[in-house]
Amino acid sequence: MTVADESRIHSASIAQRVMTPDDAAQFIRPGDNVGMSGFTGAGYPKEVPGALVRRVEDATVRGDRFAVSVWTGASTAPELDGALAAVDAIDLRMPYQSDPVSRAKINAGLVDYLDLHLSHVAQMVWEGAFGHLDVAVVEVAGVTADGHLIPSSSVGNNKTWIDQADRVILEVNAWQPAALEGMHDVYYGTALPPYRTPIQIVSASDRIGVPYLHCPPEKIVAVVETNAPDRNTVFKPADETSQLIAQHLLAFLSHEVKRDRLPAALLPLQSGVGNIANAVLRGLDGGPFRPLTAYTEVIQDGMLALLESGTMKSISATAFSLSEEGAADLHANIADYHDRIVLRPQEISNHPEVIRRLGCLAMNGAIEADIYGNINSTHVMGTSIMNGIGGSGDFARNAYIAMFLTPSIAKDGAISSIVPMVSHVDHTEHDVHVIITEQGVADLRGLAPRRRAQKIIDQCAHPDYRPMLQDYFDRASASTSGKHTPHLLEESLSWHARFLRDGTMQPR
Ligand code: 0RQ
Repeated sequence: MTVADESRIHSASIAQRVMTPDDAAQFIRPGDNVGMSGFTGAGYPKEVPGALVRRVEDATVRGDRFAVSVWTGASTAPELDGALAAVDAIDLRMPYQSDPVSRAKINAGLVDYLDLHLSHVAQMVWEGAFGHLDVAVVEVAGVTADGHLIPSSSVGNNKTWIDQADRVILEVNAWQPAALEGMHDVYYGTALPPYRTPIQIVSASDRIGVPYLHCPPEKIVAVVETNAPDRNTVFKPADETSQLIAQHLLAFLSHEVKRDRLPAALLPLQSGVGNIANAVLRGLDGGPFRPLTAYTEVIQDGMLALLESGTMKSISATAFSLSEEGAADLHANIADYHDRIVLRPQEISNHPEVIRRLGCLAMNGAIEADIYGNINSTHVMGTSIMNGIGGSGDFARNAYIAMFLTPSIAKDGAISSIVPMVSHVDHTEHDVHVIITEQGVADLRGLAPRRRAQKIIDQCAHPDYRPMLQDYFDRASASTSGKHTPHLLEESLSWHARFLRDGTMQPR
């Protein structure tokens, strides 16, 4: 069944619960744990967060403190994360965010931030690790006559929020295409140990669930109607650096195919968030590998373009993360895309068992990599968070080939992204197979630590920093008692402090 654009609530009993955002926000109380929908700027509630901000402001005028814990799928948008953080309405935030206001509050120590593997969140909530979920605020694209909820442009943790919360507030967003109906695959078979059974996905596009979210009607305390767009993700145009990274990636993949280590159509791709990932996907378009498939987390513009051109045949993900043009393309051509996209809950899109079985090729961004192959994806100068680990660990740890892509320098060359020792570790040397910068590719598989170091310095470091890194490595190799992973510990720490001291780089 496909509902008409003008009327998205086809259940009479649920339609009776329509109210204003301000009335709906009354169901959120100070101190509540609130599970909100939203993943990489897609499918987050557009109205209730603003109404909650107004409640908080009223409370502040009265001299009362009003703050909640905000749990989501991943990042949302300025009108949710940014607006709530600006009025200090967030006590604790998890599991991923990328909002500048929220980031500043976290880095100022004003908001507790739990930076979690995205596949872990649902099971940890079921386990009770974070306490009880009081309210769910979930955007849907519509409600069927029999009360089933049509998910929106992201699925994220919505199944878990609806299952676990005492009260559910729905936002029904008519901006979302009605034709999203049927694109989702919500799996209800997950359980906690010892009752777990295998996740029966053996090919990236397999469907194992149902296209709807289920919610006991008595839990739905409020319904808000809206017609508001998702956040626009703005991508920088592909520059020379990202084009070079894409070329190196293509050369590496071609080499693997030639050596019979990968099939000609590759294996299901996972691509992380950010400008580099988006540019790299564009680099695959029209290339020799086809038909590609993706078992990934987010669908950025570059991946949608692969589907449009026919280079890719199907995508499994949990959310879109599109620019304004990308969203317009999706809306205009959704009939063409409908059967080639599956959106799943994030505990399935990022499920280690499935990622390992399918043999995903994981491509994620990095803030910095060290000469032994450890990766920092989250921290600037060791202490300030950028975004969060997101799904990069779910994929890197379980991928067939775990690749990290980064420019060799940051901040116009003031900083080397290749360092002696990362200032924060997200992915250890054991989980990192290949590092690619615009300088080249370091395939670390089969290499002991010192050989990895030489390869990373030679292939990935920027020429301006290569002599410094070589000098560090040579002196460490000559003077440390342990020759397995030579380090000059004091010097490796002062590498980052140097940038802070001379003011070249301010922590965010
Ligand atoms: O900051 O915008 O202020 O200039 O980091 O850097 O080079 O534009 O790269 O957009 O691809 O993001 C790791 C952040 C890379 C991203 C990260 C600064 C740089 C710039 C962005 P400015 P680029 P990208 C599944 C996968 C973790 C989550 C993940 C990320 C900004 O990929 O968040 O992978 N990954 N999820 O200037 C200081 C350095 C720096 C640096 C870059 N060495 N020192 N600043 N920057 N390197 C999807 C999900 O999980 C949702």
